[in-house]
Amino acid sequence: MQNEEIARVLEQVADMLEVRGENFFRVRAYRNAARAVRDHPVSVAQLGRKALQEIPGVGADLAEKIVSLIATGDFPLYRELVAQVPAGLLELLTLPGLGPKRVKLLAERLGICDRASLRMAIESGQLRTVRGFGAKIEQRVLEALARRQGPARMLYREAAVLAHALIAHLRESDAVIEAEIAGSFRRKRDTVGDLDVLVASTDPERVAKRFLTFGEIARTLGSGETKSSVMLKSGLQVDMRVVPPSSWGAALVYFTGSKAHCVHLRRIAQARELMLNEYGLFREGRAIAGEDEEGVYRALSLTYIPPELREDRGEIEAAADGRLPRLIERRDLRGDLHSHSTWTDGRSSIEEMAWAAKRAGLEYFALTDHSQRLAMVNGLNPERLREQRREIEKARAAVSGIQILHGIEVDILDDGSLDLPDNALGELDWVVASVHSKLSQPEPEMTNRLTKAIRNPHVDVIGHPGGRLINEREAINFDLAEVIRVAREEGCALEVNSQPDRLDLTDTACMTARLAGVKLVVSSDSHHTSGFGLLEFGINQARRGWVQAADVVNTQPLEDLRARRRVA
Ligand code: DGT
Ligand code: CA
Ligand code: CA
Ligand code: ZN
Repeated sequence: MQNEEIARVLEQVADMLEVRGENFFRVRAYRNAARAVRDHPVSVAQLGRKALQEIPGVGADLAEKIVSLIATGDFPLYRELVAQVPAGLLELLTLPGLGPKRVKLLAERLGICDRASLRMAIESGQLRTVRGFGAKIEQRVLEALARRQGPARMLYREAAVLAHALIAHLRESDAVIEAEIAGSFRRKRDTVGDLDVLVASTDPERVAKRFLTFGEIARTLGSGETKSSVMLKSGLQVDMRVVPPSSWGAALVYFTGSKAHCVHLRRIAQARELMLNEYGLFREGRAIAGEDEEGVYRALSLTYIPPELREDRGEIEAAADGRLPRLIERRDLRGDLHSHSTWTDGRSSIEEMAWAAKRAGLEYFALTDHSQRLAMVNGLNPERLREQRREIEKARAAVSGIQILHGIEVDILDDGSLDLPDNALGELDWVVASVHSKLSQPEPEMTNRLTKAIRNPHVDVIGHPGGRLINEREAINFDLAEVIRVAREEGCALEVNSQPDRLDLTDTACMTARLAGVKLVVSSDSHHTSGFGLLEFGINQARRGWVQAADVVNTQPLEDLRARRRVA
């Protein structure tokens, strides 16, 4: 069992307990444990009860349940809850404005148990007869119901766990010469619709057999000579193709896509009286390339195009002129400029974070806990900020080989002013300013709010500028071009947040910012020592946005970073 699956069950338990009206602390214990398991660097399934108990947030009781879950697939409380709480009801929790209390109320008052009965209650005007439900909520819920008709796309990071396990499974067979995941996964999109596995082999039958024994498969959708499709337990579909080794490169180009990129390549081939398909590049029926990808691009007079760029956004023209960018890589990052500790909603101490940042190979990192407005997470006021400084000094003394910046993630208030006075911000080494409230503001207000924050010279970077949570919450409404224009004018950076459900700025927004000459920061927004590992995902989006190391502030040595701040 993967950590991700275990975490999902624990989260489900928390949801079900909450809908049943259980005590807040009990619910939170399951949520914390879910996060801890998901973030745990090694496979929890391999740990004994003792080691499990040592994971922060997992005590003796939860360790026992997890052991049972790994061994038998469930535990008594989970069975009991699944029997009691309708699955359709849990789905409603993901809709805007519907927390567990309200879902419980709707179930009791109107017998609402799923999306269909909720929609009916709105359409018949029954919903607004319940206290606390008005036209506004109705509107938002209806919009969300309409949006989520199609199956949700899976987060890249969740798909990656399954993808790596599947590739390892396939490579164990000696019938498999090469195996890769192609499609949107290889292009590192933020989410994937399905996984497209490509295998090179001279024995497709044995490859298919091996594929169908992958432990995560829920059911087989179809299996032929060179093509098989399955549905995984997690709801992700996987399509596998087997090609002969001589076609490996051509097939990899074809199935990596994107479709638009491949259509453009075929046009170039046709103009040279060549034919390009998944089997190779042919002149008058004779293959002139196809064994490897580089060869296919070379035969079309193109330099090799990294998969992240294959969206037909100008990469083919650039490859023809030999002016593709050298894309940023994880190892270009010298520092991380957004992280949290137990002082607010993080789960590791400052010193633990410092050790972890050092282990992650960073030269420096900024601790940027939340500001006072976020009372729920114990946000910092000027006085606690000064206390925190003393603890940071202690951590500096205790951990050598990593520089700790004392920063803040200051809330941008509804009118664009900041949640801490300038004199408090002036004492800090790094200031991230983020919107966390009133996310539904209309576009002109939100644009003003962001540009006003950018104009405060204490602000070094705007955190997660788009405010989206993938599959949960739409982005906020603002005029990106205007925000970019002001950021450029003021010399304020924009963040590429690496949290797998944020990835914000998005790939295309990175591209726009970069073209306008705005500097970016790729940061982890770590809430735990394991969080620095997420930087990889932010780098993926930056690469998709054509970003180079020089566009990103935290590729610079710390002295240069300090020198470019707007306030000394
Ligand atoms: P996804 O799965 O929605 O995240 O996106 P993709 O890009 O993985 O799309 P998918 O799974 O439908 O197809 C995988 C690749 O196969 C796609 O990137 C290009 C190739 N492909 C699929 N259908 C066609 C097609 O009709 N024509 C061409 N040229 N290529 C196709
Ligand atoms: Ca796909
Ligand atoms: Ca597919
Ligand atoms: Zn934030």
